[in-house]
Amino acid sequence: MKRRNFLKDASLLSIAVASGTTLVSACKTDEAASTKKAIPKPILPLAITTWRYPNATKKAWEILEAGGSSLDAVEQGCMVEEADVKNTSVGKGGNPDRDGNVTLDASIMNKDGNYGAVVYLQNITHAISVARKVMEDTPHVLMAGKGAEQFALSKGFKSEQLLTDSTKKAWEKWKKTSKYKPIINIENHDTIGMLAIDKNGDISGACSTSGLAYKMAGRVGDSPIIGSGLFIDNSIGGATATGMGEEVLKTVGSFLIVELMRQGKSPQEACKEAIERIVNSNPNYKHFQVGYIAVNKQGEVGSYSIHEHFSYQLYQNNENKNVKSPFFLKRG
Ligand code: SD4
Repeated sequence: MKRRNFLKDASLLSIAVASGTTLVSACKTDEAASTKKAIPKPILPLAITTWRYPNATKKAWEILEAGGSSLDAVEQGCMVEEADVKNTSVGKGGNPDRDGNVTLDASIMNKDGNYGAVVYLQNITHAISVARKVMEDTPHVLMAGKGAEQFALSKGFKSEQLLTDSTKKAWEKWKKTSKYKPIINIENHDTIGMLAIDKNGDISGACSTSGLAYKMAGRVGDSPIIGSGLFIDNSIGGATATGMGEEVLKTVGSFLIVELMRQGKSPQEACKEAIERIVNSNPNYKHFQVGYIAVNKQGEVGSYSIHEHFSYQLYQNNENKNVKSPFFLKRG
């Protein structure tokens, strides 16, 4: 430092000391005052899911309101849909692959950045709980197929037939033509991706699906893959995905959204940019749907999809509401 500047700084310091403060603490006070103004108090707790899942958010809300953890909230919220046989994209009653096998993918991530997941899990309804057990009770993060099923059975999960009469009938009908054209909207995209922030401000996420209806046997989507179907960074926020998993996987969508929020984007702006990333790199985007939801540490939420008809369910501020998501492709 030049002597002249040093002297200038030293004289400022002496003024600050004489006035009963220091420059450092004076700066800190200013900073605190402006930070206080800029960041509104988060409205917590909250639970948000992809699509219209009021029962799942209600379950999560009950846990959060009672002071429970965001991890319990997202697990038990997803379990509601896994048990609902009318939901043909998740758990029991999920649509099978081309060969008639129901195979489940699920992932869960907690406030400490821990993650657990299962892929190609058969005969177990609550894939999300198996994913949690992988996270908490094994040295691994991802288990597949028979090994995952055996692990679940060893943990006391019940073996069940996941194909119902009605999904079997629909599959048999489909087999007559065997036309595989992924339909873009809720007809076959109903994956539950869920994010929650508890009263402590801690964020967790979960994602559970039977994957695309009539997929090739062995196909795994984005939902159980860290950074694609789900990502949480408790210091920043979280994101989760639904829709054409292949596209989410190729762009590592949920991780991208969290990183964009880290750079200062709102959840809404980050979801939009992640959708644009897909659209810009795939001229075929008119033929498939992808939807994202995200939350940040301030309790702000956002969403974006390629096509219309994507919505999210949000329980916040004692209100459980379904919100239509903004979308990229205006049709006309
Ligand atoms: C997948 N993303 O397996 C899932 C499908 C989905 O609602 O979202 N279904 O590719």
